[in-house]
Amino acid sequence: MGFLTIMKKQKIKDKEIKCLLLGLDNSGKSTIVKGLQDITCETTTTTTAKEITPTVGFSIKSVTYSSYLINIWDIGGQKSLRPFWNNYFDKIDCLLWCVDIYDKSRINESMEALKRNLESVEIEGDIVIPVIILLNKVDLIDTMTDGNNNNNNNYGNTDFLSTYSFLEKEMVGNSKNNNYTIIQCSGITHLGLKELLVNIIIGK
Ligand SMILES: Nc1nc2c(ncn2[C@@H]2O[C@H](COP(=O)(O)OP(=O)(O)OP(=O)(O)O)[C@@H](O)[C@H]2O)c(=O)[nH]1
Ligand SMILES: [Mg+2]
Repeated sequence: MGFLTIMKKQKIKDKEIKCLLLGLDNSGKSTIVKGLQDITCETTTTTTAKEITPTVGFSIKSVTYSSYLINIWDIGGQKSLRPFWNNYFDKIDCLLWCVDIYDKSRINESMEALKRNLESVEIEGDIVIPVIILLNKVDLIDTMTDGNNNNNNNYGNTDFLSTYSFLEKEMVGNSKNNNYTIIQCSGITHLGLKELLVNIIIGK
């Protein structure tokens, strides 16, 4: 293989990013992937709930942004599939962790699962793989209320902020990996998805 061919292949490889997208079932992973495809194709379609069904196994989707090819491995989050998650960590450039911010009852479960999987990222020798935590479904937060109550009909700013600081503390307190970012987003309205793409590229 000639030197120029090797250089060309290396250049293509440098512009390719492999992201692993994990999180509990129903947190919105596949909806986010669909949202990323929508915004990078510059279509005006919005994601509708009925297009997405729970992922059985996994699905790989690619998007191009700022001349990078971003391959996203979207793995089903159901309990029966979680034991297989650690099979997907090979040669990833970035871990995306999706949290359903609106479902307060599952935040702890999500954090426990994240912590278990951070170990897979952290044992990759000296290389620290960036982790992006996606606080999804922010479109459901009622910004007009403080929402500080125990029923889920009215999830407002106070609930959001306390969940946010809980997640931040959990990450700082429990992870050896300081290379993490928290992004608020919505797979449905596409809020935060451009910021996600930019952060994926920055981490490369
Ligand atoms: N309101 C709102 N609903 C969302 C958002 N993202 C996803 N959903 C809804 O949440 C449900 C689950 O979304 P999925 O994308 O299938 O979730 P998933 O994480 O891929 O689930 P598994 O494949 O089972 O692991 C669907 O009904 C989506 O429409 C969001 O940002 N806002
Ligand atoms: Mg899915």
